[in-house]
Amino acid sequence: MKKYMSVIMATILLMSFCMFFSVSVSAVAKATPGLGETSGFFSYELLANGEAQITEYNGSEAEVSIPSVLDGHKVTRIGERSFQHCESLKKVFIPACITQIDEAPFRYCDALVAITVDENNPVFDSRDDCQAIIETETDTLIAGCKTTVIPDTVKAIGSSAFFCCSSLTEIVIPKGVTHIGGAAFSRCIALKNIMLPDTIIQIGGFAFYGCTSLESIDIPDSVTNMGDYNTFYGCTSLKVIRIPSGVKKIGNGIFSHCTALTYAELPDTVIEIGPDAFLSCNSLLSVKIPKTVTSIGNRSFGYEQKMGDMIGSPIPDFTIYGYPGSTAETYARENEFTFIPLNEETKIGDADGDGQVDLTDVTEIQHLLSSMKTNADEETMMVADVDKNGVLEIIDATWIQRYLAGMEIPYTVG
Ligand SMILES: [Ca+2]
Ligand SMILES: [Ca+2]
Repeated sequence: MKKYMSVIMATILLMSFCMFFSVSVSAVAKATPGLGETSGFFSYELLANGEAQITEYNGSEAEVSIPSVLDGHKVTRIGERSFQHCESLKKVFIPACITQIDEAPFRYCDALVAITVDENNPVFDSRDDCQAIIETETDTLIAGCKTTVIPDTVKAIGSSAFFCCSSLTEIVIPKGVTHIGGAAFSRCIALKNIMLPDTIIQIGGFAFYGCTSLESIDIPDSVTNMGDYNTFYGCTSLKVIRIPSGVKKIGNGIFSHCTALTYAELPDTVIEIGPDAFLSCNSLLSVKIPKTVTSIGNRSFGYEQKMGDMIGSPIPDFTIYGYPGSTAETYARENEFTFIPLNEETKIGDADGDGQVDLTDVTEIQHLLSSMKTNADEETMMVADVDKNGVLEIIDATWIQRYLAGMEIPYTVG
């Protein structure tokens, strides 16, 4: 079963990336009229101008210094994925003559710890011993490895910069970085910790696709664009997500197959939610949809996609909290989900209904519990069942206490 899932996942990934890379692939095809040549451990193609592009490395050396010349041809370009799966590769040196490096040259090079660019290279550098390749003019980090320390002069993480860097466990993105490119950390299956600074504006599609070890990620309020497609698809350890205030569109499939996700907070700046946004988030049993939302795509919430099931099946007892007459209500009715109407005055945690969330609400819940009212009336449950598990328990009061103490909690209170 697991095997089939991974085959399906791989197929989806492959299909997605065929679309994703089609532009660069066709560009390569046009520029390489000759058939492949081989020189030592290197396969290369002759470009129209007589220069060589490395297409594959077939050796098993621990240290590789990329040659400046192959069979008399100046080497200027490193092709897409050319060193992939070089499991023995630890150190790589990029000479001054390399002026183009295509996407993900070192993917699945799990032993790679040192990347150095010749200091005379006019296009790329590896400043501050960062163990990565930076495009000098744009301050964009285009290829890293597990030991990369991103310099604080970097402005962007390029597309696929850490694509399939399966040994990367943690990384700090320094203040000053404004963009994380598409698929930048895609399939970093060991990535547990990542720090995003509050200078980031945009996160590209597929950026954290399949980061199966990522349990939490704080997306800063500076982010206004979280990508059009599958940004956090298949992050199967992610438990809680807060979408920052300022985001207007939640992209297609963005949290799809985040099977551990129990809570998602949507700010009241969101207008559009793409199809499959939370598809197969099997642990997410309810969601509060802000009234600003005017478009909700098919299967965005409350659907699970099982193997061989192209349409998806509704998640039993899925509940939508929303405002009467809103798009959320229409979506809930059309998909036959439970809809709990909110009103302007409703404050989650206000168990005694006096318009404030304070310690008397904690007392109220304790009182309800002591009188065995574990299933209070619907109106009380809506505000007092903080963790939305359908049962009033002491933990609901504890969440309110923690909220009042200023602690970060995974549920909406207030
Ligand atoms: Ca109250
Ligand atoms: Ca509860």
